[in-house]
Amino acid sequence: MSVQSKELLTVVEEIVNHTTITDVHTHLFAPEFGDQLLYGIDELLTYHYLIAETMRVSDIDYDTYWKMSRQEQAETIWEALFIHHTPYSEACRGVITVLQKLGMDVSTRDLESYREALGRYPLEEYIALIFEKANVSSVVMTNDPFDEQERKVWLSQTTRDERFHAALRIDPLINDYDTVYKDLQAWGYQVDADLTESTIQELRRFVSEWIERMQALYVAVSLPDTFVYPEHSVRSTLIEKVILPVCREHQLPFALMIGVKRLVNESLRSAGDSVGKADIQAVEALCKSFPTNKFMVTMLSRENQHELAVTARKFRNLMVFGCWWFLNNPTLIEEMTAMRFELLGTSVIPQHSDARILDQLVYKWSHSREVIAKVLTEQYERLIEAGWNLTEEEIRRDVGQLFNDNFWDFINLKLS
Ligand code: RAT
Ligand code: ZN
Repeated sequence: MSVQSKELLTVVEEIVNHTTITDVHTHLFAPEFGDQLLYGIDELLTYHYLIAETMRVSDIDYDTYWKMSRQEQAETIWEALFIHHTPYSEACRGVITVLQKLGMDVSTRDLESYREALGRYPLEEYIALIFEKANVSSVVMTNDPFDEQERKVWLSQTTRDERFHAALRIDPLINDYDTVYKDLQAWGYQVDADLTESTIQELRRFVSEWIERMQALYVAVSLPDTFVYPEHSVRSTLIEKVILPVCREHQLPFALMIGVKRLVNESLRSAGDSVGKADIQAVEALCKSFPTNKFMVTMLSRENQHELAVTARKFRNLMVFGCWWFLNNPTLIEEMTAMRFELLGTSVIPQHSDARILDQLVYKWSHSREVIAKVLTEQYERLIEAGWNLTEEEIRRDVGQLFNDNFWDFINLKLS
Protein backbone atom coordinates (compact mmCIF):
# COMPACT_ATOMS: atom_id res chain seq x y z
CA MET A 1 0.00 0.00 0.00
CA SER A 2 1.47 3.35 -0.95
CA VAL A 3 1.81 6.03 1.73
CA GLN A 4 0.62 9.57 1.09
CA SER A 5 2.46 12.62 2.36
CA LYS A 6 -0.08 13.71 4.93
CA GLU A 7 -0.17 10.47 6.89
CA LEU A 8 3.56 9.92 6.52
CA LEU A 9 4.82 11.08 9.91
CA THR A 10 2.25 8.93 11.73
CA VAL A 11 3.16 5.85 9.71
CA VAL A 12 6.91 6.36 10.11
CA GLU A 13 6.59 7.01 13.86
CA GLU A 14 4.48 3.90 14.23
CA ILE A 15 7.04 1.77 12.47
CA VAL A 16 10.06 3.36 14.18
CA ASN A 17 8.46 2.90 17.61
CA HIS A 18 7.44 -0.70 16.98
CA THR A 19 10.64 -1.99 15.40
CA THR A 20 12.81 -3.74 17.97
CA ILE A 21 16.41 -2.66 18.16
CA THR A 22 19.82 -4.28 18.43
CA ASP A 23 21.73 -1.78 20.55
CA VAL A 24 25.26 -2.04 19.20
CA HIS A 25 27.17 -0.28 21.97
CA THR A 26 26.27 -0.12 25.65
CA HIS A 27 28.05 -0.46 28.97
CA LEU A 28 25.42 -2.79 30.38
CA PHE A 29 26.18 -6.23 31.77
CA ALA A 30 24.25 -9.48 31.69
CA PRO A 31 22.79 -10.50 35.06
CA GLU A 32 25.53 -13.17 35.41
CA PHE A 33 27.92 -10.27 36.09
CA GLY A 34 26.18 -9.52 39.41
CA ASP A 35 26.53 -5.98 40.69
CA GLN A 36 28.31 -4.86 37.51
CA LEU A 37 24.84 -4.56 36.01
CA LEU A 38 23.71 -1.11 37.17
CA TYR A 39 20.04 -0.22 37.44
CA GLY A 40 17.57 1.82 39.50
CA ILE A 41 17.02 5.45 40.43
CA ASP A 42 20.21 5.99 42.46
CA GLU A 43 22.38 4.74 39.59
CA LEU A 44 20.33 6.76 37.09
CA LEU A 45 20.89 9.94 39.06
CA THR A 46 24.60 9.38 39.60
CA TYR A 47 25.26 8.85 35.87
CA HIS A 48 28.51 10.64 35.08
CA TYR A 49 26.77 13.01 32.65
CA LEU A 50 24.72 14.29 35.63
CA ILE A 51 27.70 14.52 37.96
CA ALA A 52 29.32 16.98 35.54
CA GLU A 53 26.10 19.02 35.35
CA THR A 54 25.71 19.06 39.13
CA MET A 55 29.18 20.45 39.67
CA ARG A 56 28.26 23.43 37.50
CA VAL A 57 25.30 24.48 39.62
CA SER A 58 26.47 23.50 43.09
CA ASP A 59 29.38 24.59 45.27
CA ILE A 60 29.94 21.13 46.76
CA ASP A 61 33.62 20.21 46.60
CA TYR A 62 34.65 17.16 44.64
CA ASP A 63 36.02 15.17 47.57
CA THR A 64 32.89 15.67 49.64
CA TYR A 65 30.81 14.38 46.75
CA TRP A 66 33.01 11.33 46.13
CA LYS A 67 33.01 10.37 49.83
CA MET A 68 29.21 10.18 49.97
CA SER A 69 27.27 6.93 49.70
CA ARG A 70 25.59 6.27 46.34
CA GLN A 71 22.23 7.19 47.83
CA GLU A 72 23.53 10.49 49.24
CA GLN A 73 25.13 11.33 45.91
CA ALA A 74 21.82 10.65 44.16
CA GLU A 75 20.01 12.91 46.63
CA THR A 76 22.56 15.67 46.11
CA ILE A 77 22.11 15.48 42.35
CA TRP A 78 18.32 15.35 42.61
CA GLU A 79 18.27 18.46 44.81
CA ALA A 80 20.72 20.37 42.63
CA LEU A 81 19.43 19.56 39.17
CA PHE A 82 15.79 18.63 39.63
CA ILE A 83 14.60 20.70 42.59
CA HIS A 84 16.67 23.88 42.47
CA HIS A 85 16.91 24.01 38.69
CA THR A 86 14.74 22.94 35.79
CA PRO A 87 15.88 19.57 34.41
CA TYR A 88 15.68 20.24 30.69
CA SER A 89 19.21 19.19 29.74
CA GLU A 90 19.21 15.96 27.73
CA ALA A 91 20.64 13.84 30.55
CA CYS A 92 18.21 15.30 33.11
CA ARG A 93 15.19 14.95 30.85
CA GLY A 94 16.25 11.35 30.36
CA VAL A 95 15.63 10.61 34.04
CA ILE A 96 12.17 12.16 33.82
CA THR A 97 11.34 10.15 30.70
CA VAL A 98 12.37 6.93 32.45
CA LEU A 99 10.26 7.73 35.53
CA GLN A 100 7.28 8.66 33.41
CA LYS A 101 7.50 5.60 31.18
CA LEU A 102 7.76 3.38 34.25
CA GLY A 103 4.49 4.81 35.52
CA MET A 104 5.79 7.19 38.21
CA ASP A 105 3.97 10.44 38.91
CA VAL A 106 6.73 12.92 38.00
CA SER A 107 4.69 15.84 39.31
CA THR A 108 5.31 14.81 42.94
CA ARG A 109 9.11 15.25 42.58
CA ASP A 110 9.33 12.78 45.45
CA LEU A 111 12.57 10.87 45.02
CA GLU A 112 11.93 8.53 47.94
CA SER A 113 8.65 7.31 46.44
CA TYR A 114 10.37 6.56 43.12
CA ARG A 115 13.13 4.70 44.93
CA GLU A 116 10.59 2.62 46.79
CA ALA A 117 8.38 1.84 43.78
CA LEU A 118 11.23 0.93 41.42
CA GLY A 119 13.10 -0.97 44.12
CA ARG A 120 10.22 -3.43 44.50
CA TYR A 121 10.86 -5.27 41.24
CA PRO A 122 12.83 -8.51 41.29
CA LEU A 123 15.84 -8.05 38.96
CA GLU A 124 14.74 -10.51 36.27
CA GLU A 125 11.35 -8.84 36.06
CA TYR A 126 12.95 -5.42 35.91
CA ILE A 127 15.26 -6.40 33.06
CA ALA A 128 12.31 -7.77 31.09
CA LEU A 129 10.29 -4.63 31.80
CA ILE A 130 13.05 -2.29 30.64
CA PHE A 131 13.73 -4.26 27.45
CA GLU A 132 10.02 -4.23 26.72
CA LYS A 133 9.54 -0.50 27.39
CA ALA A 134 12.63 0.36 25.34
CA ASN A 135 11.61 -2.15 22.66
CA VAL A 136 15.16 -3.41 22.47
CA SER A 137 15.72 -7.06 21.63
CA SER A 138 19.39 -7.28 22.54
CA VAL A 139 22.33 -5.14 23.54
CA VAL A 140 26.07 -5.34 23.01
CA MET A 141 28.11 -4.95 26.19
CA THR A 142 31.59 -3.43 26.49
CA ASN A 143 33.81 -6.17 27.87
CA ASP A 144 37.23 -5.48 29.27
CA PRO A 145 39.47 -8.50 29.95
CA PHE A 146 41.78 -6.25 31.97
CA ASP A 147 39.04 -5.46 34.49
CA GLU A 148 39.60 -7.77 37.46
CA GLN A 149 35.96 -8.01 38.50
CA GLU A 150 34.76 -8.70 34.99
CA ARG A 151 37.57 -11.08 34.19
CA LYS A 152 36.67 -13.32 37.10
CA VAL A 153 33.15 -13.75 35.77
CA TRP A 154 34.36 -14.60 32.27
CA LEU A 155 36.78 -17.17 33.64
CA SER A 156 34.16 -18.91 35.75
CA GLN A 157 30.89 -18.42 33.88
CA THR A 158 29.94 -20.55 30.92
CA THR A 159 26.42 -19.43 30.11
CA ARG A 160 25.06 -15.97 29.46
CA ASP A 161 21.70 -14.27 29.10
CA GLU A 162 21.14 -14.24 25.34
CA ARG A 163 19.93 -10.65 25.27
CA PHE A 164 23.46 -9.51 26.11
CA HIS A 165 26.15 -9.91 23.44
CA ALA A 166 29.82 -9.26 24.03
CA ALA A 167 32.30 -6.84 22.46
CA LEU A 168 35.95 -7.22 23.33
CA ARG A 169 37.20 -3.81 24.43
CA ILE A 170 40.95 -3.49 24.34
CA ASP A 171 41.70 0.10 25.40
CA PRO A 172 44.36 -0.90 27.94
CA LEU A 173 46.20 -3.07 25.41
CA ILE A 174 46.25 -0.43 22.66
CA ASN A 175 46.58 2.73 24.71
CA ASP A 176 48.56 1.55 27.73
CA TYR A 177 50.73 -1.36 26.60
CA ASP A 178 53.69 -0.21 28.73
CA THR A 179 51.69 -1.03 31.83
CA VAL A 180 49.55 -3.98 30.84
CA TYR A 181 52.22 -6.23 29.37
CA LYS A 182 53.06 -7.08 32.99
CA ASP A 183 49.50 -8.27 33.59
CA LEU A 184 49.77 -10.38 30.47
CA GLN A 185 52.99 -11.92 31.75
CA ALA A 186 51.30 -12.71 35.06
CA TRP A 187 48.51 -14.48 33.13
CA GLY A 188 51.00 -16.73 31.37
CA TYR A 189 51.61 -14.95 28.05
CA GLN A 190 55.27 -14.80 26.99
CA VAL A 191 55.32 -11.10 26.16
CA ASP A 192 57.92 -8.35 26.45
CA ALA A 193 57.77 -4.59 26.64
CA ASP A 194 59.27 -4.64 23.12
CA LEU A 195 57.02 -5.83 20.35
CA THR A 196 59.23 -8.67 19.16
CA GLU A 197 57.87 -11.29 16.75
CA SER A 198 57.25 -13.77 19.57
CA THR A 199 55.49 -11.09 21.64
CA ILE A 200 53.26 -10.30 18.67
CA GLN A 201 52.34 -13.99 18.37
CA GLU A 202 51.49 -14.17 22.06
CA LEU A 203 49.41 -11.00 21.90
CA ARG A 204 47.46 -12.48 19.01
CA ARG A 205 46.87 -15.57 21.12
CA PHE A 206 45.57 -13.37 23.96
CA VAL A 207 43.14 -11.45 21.73
CA SER A 208 42.00 -14.61 19.98
CA GLU A 209 41.35 -16.47 23.20
CA TRP A 210 39.24 -13.62 24.55
CA ILE A 211 37.24 -13.30 21.36
CA GLU A 212 36.41 -16.97 21.65
CA ARG A 213 35.75 -16.93 25.37
CA MET A 214 33.37 -13.98 25.04
CA GLN A 215 32.01 -14.96 21.63
CA ALA A 216 32.64 -11.31 20.87
CA LEU A 217 30.79 -9.73 17.96
CA TYR A 218 33.52 -7.17 17.41
CA VAL A 219 36.76 -5.85 18.92
CA ALA A 220 36.64 -2.22 20.08
CA VAL A 221 38.84 0.60 21.26
CA SER A 222 38.37 4.25 22.14
CA LEU A 223 41.08 6.56 20.90
CA PRO A 224 42.18 10.11 21.62
CA ASP A 225 41.65 13.07 19.30
CA THR A 226 45.40 12.88 18.61
CA PHE A 227 45.08 9.41 17.06
CA VAL A 228 46.98 9.05 13.82
CA TYR A 229 47.64 6.07 11.60
CA PRO A 230 50.15 5.08 10.34
CA GLU A 231 52.89 6.22 12.70
CA HIS A 232 55.95 4.74 14.37
CA SER A 233 54.35 3.85 17.67
CA VAL A 234 53.42 0.91 19.84
CA ARG A 235 49.76 1.66 19.18
CA SER A 236 50.13 1.58 15.41
CA THR A 237 52.15 -1.65 15.53
CA LEU A 238 49.61 -3.29 17.80
CA ILE A 239 46.75 -2.34 15.51
CA GLU A 240 48.55 -3.50 12.39
CA LYS A 241 50.26 -6.63 13.66
CA VAL A 242 47.94 -7.88 16.37
CA ILE A 243 44.38 -6.56 16.19
CA LEU A 244 43.78 -6.46 12.45
CA PRO A 245 45.18 -9.92 11.66
CA VAL A 246 43.13 -11.46 14.48
CA CYS A 247 39.99 -9.59 13.35
CA ARG A 248 40.58 -10.87 9.81
CA GLU A 249 41.00 -14.40 11.03
CA HIS A 250 37.74 -14.26 12.98
CA GLN A 251 36.08 -12.03 10.36
CA LEU A 252 35.10 -9.54 13.04
CA PRO A 253 34.87 -5.77 12.70
CA PHE A 254 37.30 -3.56 14.57
CA ALA A 255 35.32 -0.70 16.13
CA LEU A 256 37.15 2.59 16.58
CA MET A 257 35.65 5.28 18.78
CA ILE A 258 37.77 8.30 18.08
CA GLY A 259 38.07 11.73 19.65
CA VAL A 260 38.04 11.37 23.43
CA LYS A 261 40.30 13.46 25.65
CA ARG A 262 40.47 11.43 28.82
CA LEU A 263 40.40 13.18 32.21
CA VAL A 264 40.77 16.83 31.30
CA ASN A 265 39.46 17.38 34.82
CA GLU A 266 40.67 14.54 37.05
CA SER A 267 38.59 15.68 40.02
CA LEU A 268 35.49 14.74 38.09
CA ARG A 269 36.75 11.16 37.72
CA SER A 270 34.45 9.26 35.33
CA ALA A 271 32.81 12.57 34.37
CA GLY A 272 36.11 14.26 33.56
CA ASP A 273 36.57 13.25 29.89
CA SER A 274 36.19 15.68 27.01
CA VAL A 275 36.30 15.92 23.23
CA GLY A 276 38.70 16.93 20.48
CA LYS A 277 38.62 16.93 16.70
CA ALA A 278 40.57 14.03 15.24
CA ASP A 279 42.29 13.40 11.92
CA ILE A 280 40.03 11.54 9.48
CA GLN A 281 43.09 10.44 7.52
CA ALA A 282 43.69 7.73 10.08
CA VAL A 283 40.30 6.16 9.23
CA GLU A 284 40.93 6.58 5.52
CA ALA A 285 44.39 4.97 5.77
CA LEU A 286 43.08 2.00 7.74
CA CYS A 287 40.16 1.33 5.39
CA LYS A 288 42.43 1.65 2.38
CA SER A 289 45.38 -0.37 3.67
CA PHE A 290 43.23 -3.20 5.03
CA PRO A 291 40.40 -3.76 2.54
CA THR A 292 39.61 -7.20 3.97
CA ASN A 293 39.20 -5.81 7.49
CA LYS A 294 35.84 -4.40 8.56
CA PHE A 295 35.77 -1.15 10.52
CA MET A 296 32.94 0.27 12.60
CA VAL A 297 33.69 3.90 13.36
CA THR A 298 32.10 6.59 15.47
CA MET A 299 33.73 9.95 16.14
CA LEU A 300 33.10 12.21 19.08
CA SER A 301 33.55 15.62 17.58
CA ARG A 302 30.77 17.27 15.62
CA GLU A 303 33.45 18.66 13.28
CA ASN A 304 34.46 15.14 12.17
CA GLN A 305 30.99 14.00 11.12
CA HIS A 306 30.88 15.20 7.54
CA GLU A 307 34.29 13.80 6.58
CA LEU A 308 33.45 10.52 8.31
CA ALA A 309 30.28 10.13 6.25
CA VAL A 310 32.17 11.01 3.06
CA THR A 311 34.88 8.47 3.92
CA ALA A 312 32.18 5.79 4.31
CA ARG A 313 31.06 6.53 0.74
CA LYS A 314 34.56 5.54 -0.39
CA PHE A 315 35.01 2.34 1.60
CA ARG A 316 32.49 -0.49 1.83
CA ASN A 317 34.51 -1.93 4.73
CA LEU A 318 33.57 1.11 6.86
CA MET A 319 30.32 1.19 8.82
CA VAL A 320 29.55 4.48 10.55
CA PHE A 321 27.64 4.07 13.78
CA GLY A 322 25.93 6.10 16.47
CA CYS A 323 25.85 9.66 17.77
CA TRP A 324 28.38 9.16 20.50
CA TRP A 325 28.30 10.58 24.04
CA PHE A 326 28.33 14.44 23.76
CA LEU A 327 26.62 14.08 20.37
CA ASN A 328 23.71 12.14 21.82
CA ASN A 329 21.49 15.24 22.03
CA PRO A 330 18.41 15.85 19.86
CA THR A 331 19.86 18.80 17.94
CA LEU A 332 23.03 16.96 17.00
CA ILE A 333 21.32 13.63 16.35
CA GLU A 334 19.00 15.41 13.95
CA GLU A 335 21.79 17.17 12.12
CA MET A 336 24.03 14.11 11.92
CA THR A 337 21.29 11.68 10.98
CA ALA A 338 19.99 13.94 8.20
CA MET A 339 23.51 14.35 6.82
CA ARG A 340 24.20 10.62 7.00
CA PHE A 341 20.90 9.72 5.32
CA GLU A 342 21.62 12.22 2.56
CA LEU A 343 25.16 10.94 2.01
CA LEU A 344 24.81 7.26 2.82
CA GLY A 345 21.16 6.45 2.27
CA THR A 346 20.19 3.51 4.43
CA SER A 347 23.75 2.15 4.85
CA VAL A 348 24.49 3.41 8.35
CA ILE A 349 23.80 2.40 11.94
CA PRO A 350 22.20 5.65 13.06
CA GLN A 351 22.39 5.21 16.79
CA HIS A 352 23.57 3.23 19.82
CA SER A 353 22.50 4.02 23.37
CA ASP A 354 25.80 3.93 25.30
CA ALA A 355 23.55 3.06 28.27
CA ARG A 356 25.50 2.45 31.46
CA ILE A 357 22.42 1.96 33.57
CA LEU A 358 19.81 -0.51 32.41
CA ASP A 359 16.90 1.93 32.85
CA GLN A 360 18.58 4.37 30.42
CA LEU A 361 17.62 2.13 27.51
CA VAL A 362 14.12 3.52 27.93
CA TYR A 363 15.00 7.17 27.48
CA LYS A 364 17.96 6.94 25.17
CA TRP A 365 15.89 5.01 22.67
CA SER A 366 12.63 6.92 23.01
CA HIS A 367 14.47 10.22 22.54
CA SER A 368 16.47 8.91 19.57
CA ARG A 369 13.50 7.21 17.93
CA GLU A 370 11.63 10.52 17.93
CA VAL A 371 14.43 12.30 16.08
CA ILE A 372 15.16 9.46 13.67
CA ALA A 373 11.45 9.24 12.74
CA LYS A 374 11.39 12.97 12.04
CA VAL A 375 14.50 12.89 9.85
CA LEU A 376 13.35 9.79 7.99
CA THR A 377 9.96 11.38 7.32
CA GLU A 378 11.66 14.42 5.81
CA GLN A 379 13.69 12.19 3.49
CA TYR A 380 10.58 10.30 2.41
CA GLU A 381 8.62 13.54 1.90
CA ARG A 382 11.17 14.81 -0.58
CA LEU A 383 11.10 11.51 -2.38
CA ILE A 384 7.30 11.46 -2.61
CA GLU A 385 7.37 15.03 -3.92
CA ALA A 386 9.73 13.80 -6.62
CA GLY A 387 7.05 11.31 -7.63
CA TRP A 388 8.28 8.14 -5.86
CA ASN A 389 5.64 5.67 -4.78
CA LEU A 390 6.59 4.58 -1.26
CA THR A 391 5.00 1.60 0.46
CA GLU A 392 4.63 0.81 4.15
CA GLU A 393 6.54 -2.43 3.60
CA GLU A 394 9.47 -0.44 2.26
CA ILE A 395 9.46 1.86 5.29
CA ARG A 396 9.40 -1.23 7.51
CA ARG A 397 12.32 -2.71 5.56
CA ASP A 398 14.35 0.52 5.87
CA VAL A 399 13.79 0.86 9.61
CA GLY A 400 14.63 -2.81 10.07
CA GLN A 401 17.92 -2.23 8.29
CA LEU A 402 18.75 0.88 10.29
CA PHE A 403 17.89 -0.67 13.66
CA ASN A 404 19.08 -4.26 13.13
CA ASP A 405 20.09 -5.66 9.78
CA ASN A 406 22.87 -3.22 8.93
CA PHE A 407 24.67 -4.26 12.08
CA TRP A 408 24.13 -8.00 11.75
CA ASP A 409 24.88 -8.01 8.01
CA PHE A 410 28.13 -6.16 8.69
CA ILE A 411 29.05 -8.62 11.44
CA ASN A 412 28.42 -11.50 9.03
CA LEU A 413 29.99 -9.81 6.00
CA LYS A 414 32.93 -11.73 4.58
CA LEU A 415 35.49 -9.63 2.69
CA SER A 416 38.18 -11.42 0.82
O1 RAT B 1 29.32 7.69 27.00
C1 RAT B 1 29.94 7.24 27.95
O2 RAT B 1 29.36 6.67 28.89
C2 RAT B 1 31.41 7.42 28.04
O3 RAT B 1 31.78 7.43 29.34
C3 RAT B 1 32.29 6.37 27.46
O4 RAT B 1 32.10 5.18 28.11
C4 RAT B 1 32.28 6.05 26.05
O5 RAT B 1 31.02 5.80 25.55
C5 RAT B 1 33.19 4.88 25.77
O6 RAT B 1 32.70 3.82 25.37
O7 RAT B 1 34.39 5.04 25.97
ZN1 ZN C 1 30.61 3.89 25.44
